[in-house]
Amino acid sequence: MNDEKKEKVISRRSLLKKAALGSAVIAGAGIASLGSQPKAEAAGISGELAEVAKKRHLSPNELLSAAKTYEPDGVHDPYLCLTSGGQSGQIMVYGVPSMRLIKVIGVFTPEPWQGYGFDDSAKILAEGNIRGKSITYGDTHHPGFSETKGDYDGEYVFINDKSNARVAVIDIRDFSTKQIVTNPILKSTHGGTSVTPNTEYIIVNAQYAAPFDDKYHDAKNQEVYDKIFRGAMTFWKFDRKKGRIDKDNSYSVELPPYMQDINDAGKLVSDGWGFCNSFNTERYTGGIESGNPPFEAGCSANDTDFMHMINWRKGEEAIKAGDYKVINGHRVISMKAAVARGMLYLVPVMKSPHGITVSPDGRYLLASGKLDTHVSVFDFKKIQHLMNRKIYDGYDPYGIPILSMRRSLHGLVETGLGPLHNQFDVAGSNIAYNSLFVDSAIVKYDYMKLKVLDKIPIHYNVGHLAAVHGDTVNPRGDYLISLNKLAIDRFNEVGPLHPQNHELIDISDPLHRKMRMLYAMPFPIGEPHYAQIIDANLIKKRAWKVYPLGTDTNTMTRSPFRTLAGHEKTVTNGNHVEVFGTSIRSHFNPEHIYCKVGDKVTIHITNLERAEDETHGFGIYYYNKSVSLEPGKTATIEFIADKEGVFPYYCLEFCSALHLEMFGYLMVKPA
Ligand code: CUK
Ligand code: CUA
Repeated sequence: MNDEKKEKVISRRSLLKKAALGSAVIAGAGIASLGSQPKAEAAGISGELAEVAKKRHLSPNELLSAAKTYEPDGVHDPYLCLTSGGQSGQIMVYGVPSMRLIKVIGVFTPEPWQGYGFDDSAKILAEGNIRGKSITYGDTHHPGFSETKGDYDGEYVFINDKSNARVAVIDIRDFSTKQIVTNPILKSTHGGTSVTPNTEYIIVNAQYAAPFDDKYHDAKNQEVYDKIFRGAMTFWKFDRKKGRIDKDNSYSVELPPYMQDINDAGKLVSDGWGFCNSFNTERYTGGIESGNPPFEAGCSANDTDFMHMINWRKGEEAIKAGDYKVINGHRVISMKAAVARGMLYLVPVMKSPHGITVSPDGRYLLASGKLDTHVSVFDFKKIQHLMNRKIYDGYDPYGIPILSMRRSLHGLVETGLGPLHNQFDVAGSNIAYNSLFVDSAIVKYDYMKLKVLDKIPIHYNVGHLAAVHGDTVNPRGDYLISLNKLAIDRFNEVGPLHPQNHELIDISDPLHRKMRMLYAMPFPIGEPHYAQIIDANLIKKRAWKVYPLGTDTNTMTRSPFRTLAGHEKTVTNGNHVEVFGTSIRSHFNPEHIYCKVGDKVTIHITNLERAEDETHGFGIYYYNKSVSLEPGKTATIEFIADKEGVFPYYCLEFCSALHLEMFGYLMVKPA
């Protein structure tokens, strides 16, 4: 940490102490109406509770926070937070307000506990191969629940991999990954996944402009950059019946090489539109290594960058009319065609913006300028007026009409230093929350009256925020989570790599006055970017307790290899040994498998258990295969028996008193 940063942290700490003291006083008053004595006894707490509070130095305020977050054993949380796992390539699921971690979902990265990538689910990961190369990490940024009428329906979750321009589909029935698609034209996708109001499309867009082809081009040559490098917004068509992205009915809209960033889908009055910000309208090509200013300087020279507005319904019309090119087998609407069809517009946004967030009624578009101190509140009605009357301020170098920023704005709210992301409080309240990266704070503001209402410090340097259904037509209020980038001193020392810090904030004050910090949760598996918080009842309705007997969990249909008790068998066909096996407390059947060196071995196992949570696992020496056998699941592993020897296999979950006895032997004879 440099001195400046250290100083900031220290002053923040003392500021926070003051703030905590202040709110302790208020909370103490709240508990026992005793005003300025934040002592447990003074707050009307007695007996063992007072003793514990004293011994552990807990103020009444802290006791109240504990009471507001504690869920007794067996009590479920009312909300679930699904957060990106950043560079871990996974998604994490935890309960709100208890912040209890419930599941890690393997998405772009193998996850051995779930057998993800170690059994036949490996073929899902293989869908994410790029140019034939297996890629087993991802940088997950923005999870997006499937939506019906603009609100989460709890059926699917989508998430992007920024590094490798991929999108994954997760089925909420079993919280596991079912599909990975690679972007045929982009080399990184950031914005998104945002989901259109009825999950017609999953929207992602380019981050770093690159050539659509896979050829060599010089990124430093301005002429080449302007002509060959491109961004795009991709509309992945979702087939809800199949629960899969329909690649053949998806398309992209070509965009200038401006580094499109975060997107959001329009809703209600802005339904049919996709919005994203961008941050290199300068088209700066860098070159610090040869004495040029670095990208960071060149990309932030202009006072404004562009919000992009793209109409996907008109995009559908263009596709229907055949007004597209096919690039790498993917349909791409050119900028020229998009402009001619009135489906692509730009409007300037204050310096180096990050993110566009559409208000619950779909009318207001919030954008924060990272290097500005404001949130710009755009009025889509004003924007539409300008579009419909073709009132333009001019055109960008690629011929895209630019609308007047002044005439598109409802107004600006000065929130603080380094504003990033926005979330919404209950619909109709006109209240939004803005994260301040540089200030390390969250601001609550009225985006209609353009007025700041409250500010709370966080630890430290917040990125995204997540409120309950906070980006839908019907936000629920109650809680806000601050996804902080740095934890610094908040948790026990574990070496130089610190966890991230998710802080839970109470926004349930019925008078909508004060935010209140409740809880800090270390997040030790990657840098989460976005998260969504969903009403747990929606999940409860969807999530399966056990699989129907013999389910292939990759397809969620009955497996052709489903094996019932008494029907276990091993079939040898030339060099192929195929086992149709079962597992049930506390044995596998078969317990002995014979083959010879060079044979292909296929083992299908059906877990016959019907009791909830009676999961077995299958692990075997040397072959790098692992299976999770949830009740009813049929899984398959396959390998070439390339070494002679004896290879014990055993159950990976302590499933009964005789779990250790649940094992068998693969015996590989010499050829
Ligand atoms: S980004 Cu990381 S804090 Cu990928 Cu949504 Cu803004
Ligand atoms: Cu089955 Cu342990």
